[in-house]
Amino acid sequence: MRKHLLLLLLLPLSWLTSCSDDEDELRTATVQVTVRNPENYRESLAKETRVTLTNTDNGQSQTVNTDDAAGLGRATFTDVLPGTYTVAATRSLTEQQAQQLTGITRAVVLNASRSGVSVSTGTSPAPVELQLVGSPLGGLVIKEAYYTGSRTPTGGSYFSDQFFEIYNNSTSVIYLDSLCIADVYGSSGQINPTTRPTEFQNDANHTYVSSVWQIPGTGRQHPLQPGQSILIAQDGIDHRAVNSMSTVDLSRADWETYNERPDGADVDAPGVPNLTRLYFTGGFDWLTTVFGPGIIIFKTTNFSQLQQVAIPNSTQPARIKVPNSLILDGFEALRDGNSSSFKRLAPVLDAGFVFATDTYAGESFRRRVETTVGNRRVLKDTNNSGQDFEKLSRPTPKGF
Ligand SMILES: [Ca+2]
Ligand SMILES: [Ca+2]
Repeated sequence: MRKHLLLLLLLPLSWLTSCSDDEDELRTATVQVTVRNPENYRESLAKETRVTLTNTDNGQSQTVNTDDAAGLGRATFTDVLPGTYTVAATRSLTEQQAQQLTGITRAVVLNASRSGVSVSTGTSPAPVELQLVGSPLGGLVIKEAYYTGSRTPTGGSYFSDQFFEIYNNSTSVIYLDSLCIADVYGSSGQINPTTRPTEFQNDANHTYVSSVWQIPGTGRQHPLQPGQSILIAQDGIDHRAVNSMSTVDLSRADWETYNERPDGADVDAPGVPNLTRLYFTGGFDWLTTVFGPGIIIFKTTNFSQLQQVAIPNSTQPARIKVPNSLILDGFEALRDGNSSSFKRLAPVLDAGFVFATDTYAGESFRRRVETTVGNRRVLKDTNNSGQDFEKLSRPTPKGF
């Protein structure tokens, strides 16, 4: 026995090594991949995702889907030869699948990849974790529009408490730098016998706006997280202290429209930053019509390139012609239910409209909640203010 063992120990080292090499070439490994959905999706693990493992030395690849025997969101590659690999994952979501996962009804393709995954002889590497990314679903929307103003205890009218709230209705961070808000030119209805709908109603490709305000910034200074909003106040103060019948506190607004004038008619609330006034068609402040305004939000870093267009047969200031392709969202309110012929926004932007009970009614319009994904509310956005907004008896600035 001892003799045999001795013989074995005396075998040349080179023979042992070469034998071991021959065996290693046949020894394969298992590569496990876990694929996750983008952040803010309803489910973390990505189902039904094609995962491809490609050997970067010889280009050979194999593909498996997640949800195999290893479990949800997991793909397992067996019999993987030693080498260097790239792992790639792709998942196509139909409109219905995207709606279920994000609340936004839009088809999207998600991708992820990792290169330089090293597989050694017979040793399974650490599981590969991939997180899919895709174009953001959803965008900025007007969440609440409070334009009616309120009554005063003596029956007067108060309109300085107007505000607009803008909401990130998407799955990703959106930067608000250079975002503009503007009121659309045109009457809200038959205010007096000679009132006519806007002269620009037949231009289906542009929207003509009066005053334009912009969030300053160089591109990435004002992030807005998914499910969060900003409040734009006509005046960033607690209006309850000025008019006891107003319920609106805008002292914590994110921005206000400060209209600097020599007579100081507008007050600059020190605690609330001012929007940049890009264009202004007159008045003490940015008063949007209490009969019902059209409001748009759009982005431009080149405002001076937008055309200024004279109003036909009018001495009023020119209006700004905004290509509809720039517009991110629109809201339209008219004087009453019979005012549809006065619509200012093209049907492609907004197919409907809302209307309040009366001017100074203290009523507000808030976008309806379509669904909830995790803690994030997804607001209804069918490009129809009449369907997407509900009338509230009192405003709810940053109510959620
Ligand atoms: Ca103001
Ligand atoms: Ca201010």
